[in-house]
Amino acid sequence: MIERFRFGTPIETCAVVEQLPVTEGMLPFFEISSKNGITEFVYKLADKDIVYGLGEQVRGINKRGWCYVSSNSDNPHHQEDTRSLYGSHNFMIVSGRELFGVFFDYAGKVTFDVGYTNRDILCIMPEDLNLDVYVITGESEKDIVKQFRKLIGRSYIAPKWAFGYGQSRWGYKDAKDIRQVAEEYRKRNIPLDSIYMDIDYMERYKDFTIDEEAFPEFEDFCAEMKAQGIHLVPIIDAGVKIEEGYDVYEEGVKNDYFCKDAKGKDFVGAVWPGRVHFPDFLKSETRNWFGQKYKFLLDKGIDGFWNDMNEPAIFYTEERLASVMERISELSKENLDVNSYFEFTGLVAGIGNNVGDYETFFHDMEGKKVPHSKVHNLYGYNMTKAAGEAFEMLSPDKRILMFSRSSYIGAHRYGGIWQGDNKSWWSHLLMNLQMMPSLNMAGFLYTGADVGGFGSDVTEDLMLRWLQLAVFTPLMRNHSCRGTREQELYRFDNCDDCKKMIEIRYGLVPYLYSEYMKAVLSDEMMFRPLSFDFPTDADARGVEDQLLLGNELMIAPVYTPNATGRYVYLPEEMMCVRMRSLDDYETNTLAAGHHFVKAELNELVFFIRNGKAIPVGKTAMNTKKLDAATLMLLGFEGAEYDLYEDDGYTKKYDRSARVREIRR
Ligand code: MIG
Repeated sequence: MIERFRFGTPIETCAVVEQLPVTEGMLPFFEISSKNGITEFVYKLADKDIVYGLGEQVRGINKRGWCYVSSNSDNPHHQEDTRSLYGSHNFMIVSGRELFGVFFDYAGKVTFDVGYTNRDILCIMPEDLNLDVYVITGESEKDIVKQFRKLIGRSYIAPKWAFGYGQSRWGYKDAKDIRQVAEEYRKRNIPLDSIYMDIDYMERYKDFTIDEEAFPEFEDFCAEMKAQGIHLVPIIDAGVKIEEGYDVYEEGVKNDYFCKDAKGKDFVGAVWPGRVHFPDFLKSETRNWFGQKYKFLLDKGIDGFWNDMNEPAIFYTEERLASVMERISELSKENLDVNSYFEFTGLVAGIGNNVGDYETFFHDMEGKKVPHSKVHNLYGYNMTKAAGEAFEMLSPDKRILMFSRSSYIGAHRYGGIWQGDNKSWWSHLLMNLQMMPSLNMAGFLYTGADVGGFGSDVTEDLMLRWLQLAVFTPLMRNHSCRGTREQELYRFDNCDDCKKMIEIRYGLVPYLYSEYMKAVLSDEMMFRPLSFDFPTDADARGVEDQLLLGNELMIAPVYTPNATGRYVYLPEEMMCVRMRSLDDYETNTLAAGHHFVKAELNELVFFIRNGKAIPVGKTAMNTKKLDAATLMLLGFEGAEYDLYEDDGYTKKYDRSARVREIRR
């Protein structure tokens, strides 16, 4: 059962698709009080209660023991003490003494103190009291998620080629670099479906332009790559460069499509291209206009995009820059002591992504002037919506790949998200795993993290272990930051082992795609904590480093260096599969309980659930070449599997008509 409670007069977020009547009366579970003008929703946690959810946040599957803040931010330091990442997903489930889900549908900042100030208190604090709160009760966590997902609408469906392996790096500067990447992969027969184009493809970092010197005859280049089975996926940034003669800038100014400053002039911030205006994505006219701009690239043969910097990230505003410069010039005349020294370094460090800047510009929502800070968490969502709505018109039949960095619940209907600027750290491999279920709860099924890590220098063992998780995530993209160690698979001595992991991925694509589609079409989670399927198993409830995948698998990747295996908890008897390549593997059945499971560096280990089997096919150089006739069942004797299949490219998905049984 879902009940909707209303406080004050909320700003419409478009998170939900079902308009429930407002329940009059008291909000269940929570006590509401007010401290210094801030309203607190307080729930007393029992000792063993688990709190799941919050989507894109650091720390574990159980969110208890930290304070999180929904305030979308471009923060490349995903640390244990980080409070906000790129998305705001204000949905959580409390499970233990009582079981319920709650969604705080609020466009501004919300603080979730989940047993941080006091271990036994869950305290939720929206910045002001104009919001809808949805309370969901049900028989299980899965049931609650399903009801919630129905409320927020069906998740975006990616094209099947987006389940192939993708190579990316911020640093490919021209067609030659990209050809080279394709060539190196082809030479070694490593499957590849996509190469990503970061900001350097644009002319002076202007959206919807192509640097003609770096990419002459771009259309032909796209076709040349397509002929090799490779989709080029360009990045689109939120800020529009201020430059005379640039059509996007001029149209935006002329038609009032940009956010305004306090004086009503187009707001100026700075990002890549230097000074930019930010499209007012909360205005439907702006969305329609900006969305249509993707046509420029679609017409050239592009069929996938990633939206970046849409929190929005702001390097500086002119006013802040001027006042900082002024203060620095004053300080430069002084002898910098402990106070002034730190003031000086803080001034410079505080220029970028300063939340104060969000107070200084405004949106036009149906004629009403709304400060950005009040709707901050909706910005990236609406950029993705602009694209998604336009694709419905521009490409009514063919699916377009779209994933974004920033998001809010609702954005999941228009695109996926990636987990942003992680680092080449072992701890981030685990964090990547732990974020999957909470993202799924919030509707983001097409997701994954930068494989190998974005910032910092990867090592070949970390890359190989990371691939052993990423073989299972819908988005499997190797991406890294310029200036870091190059991490295309062919850079490493263990390239052959990496290649085998990619081949295994392609062998699993039919299964992964099938489970992804089933999850989308029935509003379920593709990745779940063990406790969701084994709620009364106390040991399962504590597991933070294993996940259930679809209806058949459990994954338990190695996430520590120099390991020869790891401890795994089996809530039931399962088949352990140890794979070095698609045709070099063993299986053995393990009883329920705790085991030390061996996994050498080149071994992918995963588990098939009791009585189940999965289809595994032969690899291919890209997803288009996968041959369903090669599928064989791997798993328990006598088990069958219902494979969901469709063409993977058009929007003709209909679950009931297409399930195919595979018998041994
Ligand atoms: O702050 O476009 O998260 O994937 O490579 C850097 C350059 C801006 C951030 C994205 C990252 C991308 C990078 N961008």
